[in-house]
Amino acid sequence: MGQIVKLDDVRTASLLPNYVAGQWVTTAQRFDNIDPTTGEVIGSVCEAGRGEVDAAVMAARKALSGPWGQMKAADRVAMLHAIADRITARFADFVAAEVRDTGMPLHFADHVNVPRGAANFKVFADLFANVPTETFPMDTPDGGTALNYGLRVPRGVIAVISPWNLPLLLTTWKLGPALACGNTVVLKPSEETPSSANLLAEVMAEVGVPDGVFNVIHGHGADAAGQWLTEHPEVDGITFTGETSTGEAIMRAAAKGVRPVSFEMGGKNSAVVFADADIDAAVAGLARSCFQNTGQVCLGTERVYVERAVFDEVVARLAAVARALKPGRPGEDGADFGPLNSRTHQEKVLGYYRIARDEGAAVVTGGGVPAMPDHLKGGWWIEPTVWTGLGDDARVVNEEIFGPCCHIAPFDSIDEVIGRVNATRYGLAASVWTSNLSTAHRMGAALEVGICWVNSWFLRDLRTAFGGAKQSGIGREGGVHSLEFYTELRNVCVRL
Ligand code: NAD
Ligand code: 6OD
Repeated sequence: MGQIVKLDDVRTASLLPNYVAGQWVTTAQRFDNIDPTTGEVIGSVCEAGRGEVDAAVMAARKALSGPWGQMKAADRVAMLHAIADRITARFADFVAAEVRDTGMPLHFADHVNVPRGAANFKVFADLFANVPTETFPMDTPDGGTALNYGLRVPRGVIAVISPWNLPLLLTTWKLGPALACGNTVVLKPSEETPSSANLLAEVMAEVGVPDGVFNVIHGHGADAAGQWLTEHPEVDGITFTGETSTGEAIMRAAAKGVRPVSFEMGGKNSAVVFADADIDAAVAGLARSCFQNTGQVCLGTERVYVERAVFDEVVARLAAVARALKPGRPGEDGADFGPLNSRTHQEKVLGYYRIARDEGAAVVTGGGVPAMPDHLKGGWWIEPTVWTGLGDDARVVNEEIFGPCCHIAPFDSIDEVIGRVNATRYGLAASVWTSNLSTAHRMGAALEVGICWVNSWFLRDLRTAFGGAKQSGIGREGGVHSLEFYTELRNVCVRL
């Protein structure tokens, strides 16, 4: 294991240690934390080796039977509320960390990402405290009676592996229910956005979460901390958010020991605009779903289908919104959007911008890198981009890009558009814009997705099922559905 340090001793050096069994642990192997708005190194992160991964998992295993395992349900609920309250009390720290690591706009961190960090603990604490269990009275063959009842027990040690696009929201979306059900956790945040995980560890310590209940190991994925965590035999379940190809690798690791997985993965989401829609609302909704967080939202739209009668109008209006969006550092000069998260990701998105041109797309707006002032020239900036003119077999219409871009195509009938939306290996989300109730319900029933929004996008009620169809996910989390993964349901049969 690495060296145990005091947090104050490493904070001044902008060094992020691991958090194992309630202690801060540095390692000799380090990687850079980079500000995506400038490309400058803003800190250093201690990469966990096999030793730290093993220590974190074993600490989590041990904590299952310690004070955490004995804690009364009401006390655990109170502790989750205390975590949420402490996140709210340290709101500014979390916003600063998220904005620094991701470059996301301040209003997005302020209004979506960080508030959800607190809500994800509160909502699941309250929800699970009030879930009834199934009971089945039965007659026995010998003329007696028996009572069956379901008992939910924690699954055990949960590995949480999260991506970089909404670090706090997506991490706590798993942590809240995992802890509310009485599990212990080893978190491997994305190597691109490590800071808020350490703030969460600070919060856990501040509110008295017992040592070992929550652990953070930093590092990369393949052949590194992520893979070693998923392969560890003492991990009882793996919940992962990220790319579908990574999910395939994690599933192979989980097969050994037959460990359950819960996956939220990639998408190639469609929006469908019918001619009877409120076009002002549709364009505003499309602009959010295509460009918010610089297109780095898994639920974001990259394929837009517009009924032919309003096609030209929607293309022109969405392109005008895209052109008016101002890039900039979070909170600076009314910036509307930030950079992409990394140089690698910028190269990937620009690669797709080239492919679109090679495939013959009409570039209605964007397609390159915006001119930036000198102090931001080193960042991973990208222009919001709208294409038209491609067939549904084009690569940019089929492959997840995860950038601020969309292809818009006309359609002529509801049956046609249903077929086109469904012709993808992904099935995360869709949004439908219409004023016709029958059309809305028909689309909701026909689209092969985990979430279908009508006249809205990214409107979330945490009591609802969330997840992806097809290759966008395995399982559902949210509301009582989270109980399926975070608990084992034991049937107790009592002969009366
Ligand atoms: P990614 O799959 O590259 O990485 C996600 C996490 O997995 C990181 O922490 C990474 O270190 C880890 N990892 C990588 N390889 C691993 C391995 N072999 N074993 C164990 N861990 C490994 O994804 P990303 O680039 O961070 O995030 C973007 C992707 O996430 C997009 O595809 C996006 O659609 C998806 N996403 C999906 C949802 C959803 O709810 N469906 C939400 C957010 C992001
Ligand atoms: O809202 C959520 O709970 C959620 N998991 C959102 C995912 C966003 C993807 O980038």
